[in-house]
Amino acid sequence: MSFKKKVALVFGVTGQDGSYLSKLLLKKNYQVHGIKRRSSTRNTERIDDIYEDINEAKNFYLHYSDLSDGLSIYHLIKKINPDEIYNLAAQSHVAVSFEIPEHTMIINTLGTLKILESIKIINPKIKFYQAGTSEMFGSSPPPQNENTPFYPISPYAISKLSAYWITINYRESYKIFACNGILFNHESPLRGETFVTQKIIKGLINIKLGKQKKLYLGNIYSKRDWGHAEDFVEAMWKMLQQKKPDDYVISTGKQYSVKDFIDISAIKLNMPITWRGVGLKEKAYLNDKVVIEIKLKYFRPSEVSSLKGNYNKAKKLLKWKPKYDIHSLIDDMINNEIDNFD
Ligand code: NAP
Ligand code: F7E
Repeated sequence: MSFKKKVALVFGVTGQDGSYLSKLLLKKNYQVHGIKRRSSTRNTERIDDIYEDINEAKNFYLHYSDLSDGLSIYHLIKKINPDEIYNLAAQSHVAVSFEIPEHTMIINTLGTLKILESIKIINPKIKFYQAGTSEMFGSSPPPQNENTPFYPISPYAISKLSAYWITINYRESYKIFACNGILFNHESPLRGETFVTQKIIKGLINIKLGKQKKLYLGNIYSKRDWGHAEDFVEAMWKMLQQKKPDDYVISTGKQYSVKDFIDISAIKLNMPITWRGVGLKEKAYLNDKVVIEIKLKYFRPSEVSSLKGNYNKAKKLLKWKPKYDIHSLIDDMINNEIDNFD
């Protein structure tokens, strides 16, 4: 008996989640097509190792496109005619979305619409995953689950909430198998350097090794529910293997402040820091030297202060639960950073 290999198309393949998801799909024997955008510098570092494995490379193809380019999206979907599409591409930085709100909406909202409209015209049987976010809950207090009212408070969150509703609208109007993952923060050694966890890990290690004097941060009292990207991409795949399309919260159910994340990381790195001062004057000291300072420029015009997800629905229906906790996540990020240090 021969089985047809499943084909997946991943928008945002060069990002953190795109890399973990591609590896997962290749392990599951999919043929994976990824969309990368034109960049003046190399933007494939996170997926270069897939090419190094010749066996996997046979199942892995990259194509140029951009979420702003509706015609190229349409033609690629028509040419590849995948079984599943994962839309992980986005302007994904919340603070940056206040600086480039129009671009954020064009890419995150209209980009999603362009993919769904292409699916509708070309082949409504293609399954679709949309990368939704806990930022959509915004000011709604924790714990947040699928029934928590949304209250987005950044251009990023609003762009993603609009894409969330477009996804539901295409599911209900055209019977497309379209799912929203409502994913809480997830990190990994592949996390972008301007997100707070990676900034903290790299900053502390640089300070420990004498390559950097200080780390400058914004609001260290906001609280997040941090998981590992490797766990979270598995939930994306599981959503598209269900009998019916639906939306799911994916989280760890545990909450820590940014300051907790710093303290746990510092202990693991054997850096006994102490905190003194309040507000913008709060500083962390290591052996009486200031190593962390607070800078107004890293504060956002409005801040999501407290996120903690309830993933009971995913646990029950997807049989999903996280394998990593905050400690194994930080260990993975630290070990990887130290291994790669030159
Ligand atoms: P990421 O590392 O920032 O990756 C974003 C990806 O989108 C990159 O491949 C990027 O390409 C691509 N991209 C950006 N603009 C594009 C455009 N105009 N056209 C085509 N591709 C474009 O993000 P991530 O952490 O992997 O997150 C994946 C998705 O989940 C994003 O949609 C994000 O908003 C969402 N999300 C993330 C989290 C989280 O905690 N990580 C939580 C909830 C939801 P380049 O590599 O060229 O920049
Ligand atoms: O900030 C605070 C900042 O930028 C976390 C994205 O993947 O997850 C991510 O969005 C917290 C915030 O992630 C700095 O104010 C303090 O309270 O790492 P972040 P985020 O904004 O939560 C959601 C779920 C997504 O969907 C997004 O795509 O840390 N913070 N000082 C700082 N944040 C940054 N970036 N830099 C600082 O210096």
